[in-house]
Amino acid sequence: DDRSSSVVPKDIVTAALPIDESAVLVLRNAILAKLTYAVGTTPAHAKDRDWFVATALAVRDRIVDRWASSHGADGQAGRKHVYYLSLEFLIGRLLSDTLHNLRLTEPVREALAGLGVDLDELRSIEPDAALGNGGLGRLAACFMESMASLEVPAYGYGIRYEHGLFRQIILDGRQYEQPEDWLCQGNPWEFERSDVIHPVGFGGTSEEVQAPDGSRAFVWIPAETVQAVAYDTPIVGWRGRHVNALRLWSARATECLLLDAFNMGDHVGALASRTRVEAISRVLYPGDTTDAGRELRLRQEFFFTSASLQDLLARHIRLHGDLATLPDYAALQLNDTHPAIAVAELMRLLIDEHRFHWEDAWAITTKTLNYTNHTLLPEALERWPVSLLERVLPRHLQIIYQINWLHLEPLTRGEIDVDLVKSLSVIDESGGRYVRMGHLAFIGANKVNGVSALHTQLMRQTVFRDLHAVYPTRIVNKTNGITFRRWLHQANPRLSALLVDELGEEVLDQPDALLGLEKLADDQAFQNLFRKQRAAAKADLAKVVAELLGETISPDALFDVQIKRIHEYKRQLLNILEAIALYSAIRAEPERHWVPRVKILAGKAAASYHQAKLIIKLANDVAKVINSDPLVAGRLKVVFLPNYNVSLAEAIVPAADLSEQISTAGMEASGTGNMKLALNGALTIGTLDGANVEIRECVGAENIFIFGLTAQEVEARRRSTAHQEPDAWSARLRGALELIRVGTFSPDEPHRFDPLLHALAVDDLFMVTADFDAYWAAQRQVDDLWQSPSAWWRASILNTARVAWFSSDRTIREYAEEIWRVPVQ
Ligand code: 4GP
Repeated sequence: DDRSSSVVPKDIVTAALPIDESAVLVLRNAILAKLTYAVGTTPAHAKDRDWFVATALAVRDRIVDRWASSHGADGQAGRKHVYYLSLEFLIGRLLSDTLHNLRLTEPVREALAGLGVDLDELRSIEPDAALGNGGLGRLAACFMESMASLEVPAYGYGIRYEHGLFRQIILDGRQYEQPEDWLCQGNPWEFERSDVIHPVGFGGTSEEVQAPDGSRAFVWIPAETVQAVAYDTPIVGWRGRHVNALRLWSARATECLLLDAFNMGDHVGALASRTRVEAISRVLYPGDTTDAGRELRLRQEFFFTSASLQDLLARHIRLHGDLATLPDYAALQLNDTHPAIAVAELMRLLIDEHRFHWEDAWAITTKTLNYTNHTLLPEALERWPVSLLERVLPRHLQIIYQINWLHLEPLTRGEIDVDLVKSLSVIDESGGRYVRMGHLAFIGANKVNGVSALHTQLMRQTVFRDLHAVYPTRIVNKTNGITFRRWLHQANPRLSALLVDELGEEVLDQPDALLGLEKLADDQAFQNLFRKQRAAAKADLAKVVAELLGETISPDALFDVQIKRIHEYKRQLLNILEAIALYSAIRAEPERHWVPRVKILAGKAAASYHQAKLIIKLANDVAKVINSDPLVAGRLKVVFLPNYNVSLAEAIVPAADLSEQISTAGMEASGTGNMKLALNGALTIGTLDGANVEIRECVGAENIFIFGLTAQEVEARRRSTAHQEPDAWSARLRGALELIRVGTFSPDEPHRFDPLLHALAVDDLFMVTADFDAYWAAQRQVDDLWQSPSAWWRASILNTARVAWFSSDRTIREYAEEIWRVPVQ
């Protein structure tokens, strides 16, 4: 039960117009009608879940009216569409979002109150749609909201996973994964489109045939065909002006049952092939440590890519007749390489099914597709074994070879630089043969973008260096953004109400209006109001912590927050080491004045990522020791909140004083949590990595705590063998590591954390030890500033005032203008 993770403040009425009583009555009747006729129960018998469904359905009706007009007779159907292909959409709960954007929060609250139902209770009933892992998936969700708000006609295309990201259970400090079951009680937001079905093939052979005009042609004869069934979720933009669809595909077997086998008594076998086929949309990220797991993942990628392409081509043909004009009416964005097979599939559809010549098909493809890269981590750059592609997608492999040949051929005329050809080739032959999906996406795209200035620069210098030299204008930067509707106005209604009071309603529509806060940064009265809203959010979070962990934390302490996936490069370990060092320092001088601090961590580790899971265990073990030591009570606490998800983030972000963005420089592509926290007034402690660099430019170097090695310095250190030797470690760092080593936090198993210590001592790839002292020093600057409240709150207010640029509306405007070439409102 995730209820506790959404504490919605009850003491505020969000900035709203006076409530129209007749509208409330209409809503109340609509909810009652849904409860009676759609849910099939009565107010006397209805459970919270029934009320939630009835409310969602009543609200959905109001979206549908607008949906029809967004895509109906007003000529939008003929406009250029954006298609956002993403294996992940981390949308979270939709009720609050939808009510907020329709400006219906207060009317619905009142309508329900008249029925004896509390809206805030209902909000926490909704399961969190976790169809994604982290940043990339949440970015897709923010983009969907911004595209709807800016009235860009768009479809999001993905997979309707039955089980989203696992639920994280922490038992004895360790992470366990439980299946997530968001659909088990139905989903009131979606529409099943049983008339929108596309066949997706797998396996079989590619056969050469004679085309009617006598030319050679290929046809793919798949061994197996799966049906992709569409489910649409309407995504409503700000003030309900425009609605787009998130179209998610579900896999369905063509044959539901082998009736003969069933009648012969083989009840399981009769369903086996169906189970295999439908596994495609069963789980987000099936474990990929086995061959079967990897193949399933490839099947997922091709499944949703092919269905989406068939869908949008059919729409184009219906509206415009000829596919030759596709680039004029469609812009596709490939969110990372997961849909990169689109390059080959679009070519196949154009050539094999619609009989285009190669050159024309290639022109259409490369004008329509665009690709976003989200990470430079080598292990995250997808490569598929040629042998696997040959078996699963034989025709596509042929097309990929042809694309590669045509790409390399002009580059290999004259003197051949073998290393250069190897680096440019789509096929990686350095030990086994693999298809590099990043290269395929790059070659097939009109524009390729990174997600922050630094990341884009590093893309040009590292993973795509040689391709960039051949196509020097292809890589562009589009620094990420977040939707302020969700991450400020809806998640933090107190701050939103304060901003509306001070700056007017304009701040709801125009992020730039936040700049108006600058002049209030030193205003004592405003600082007090700003401080008060934070204090209330912290008190709310303290309740969540008490419910989840039974731990009491004081809202007077500095809330120091690190919330994100657990990964060595994100360096939660650095944060924990600092906690240990601080713990030692307090114990050594308990009488000194210490700034009271609560370190709050949350995040999931990939199920097979052992080091990351060990970091979770360490965080919990350290928390146990620190939180039960009376000598540090009231000064330091550490809490690890389980099952981090969008809803929990919405509870934590408004309550954060300090935002930990401490990745090894050069490794975090952008970060978006950094933007959410700064927008809500948390000060950042961070490295010059990802979008932190641009956040510093916006908020001013004096309002952010930057420390540590730069990306260039990290690179130089990695190249030189002269790594920082353990004898060069400071006494403080050695002390902290020693406490771990002797089992202070794991008396039952002193060697538990040896793998972590070993990694630090051997090569410290993530520069934890190299950055430790600088991090410690930066944390002491944080303490100093905290002790001058008016200077702290000034900096905090200036953070909120100056981060308007990180609105995803700005990001989407940039994509629309420079990549998609579609008009925006
Ligand atoms: C993430 C990046 O790690 C993060 O820096 C970035 O802000 C986010 O994408 C959105 O661009 N990458 C992933 C991933 O989530 O799965 O590669």
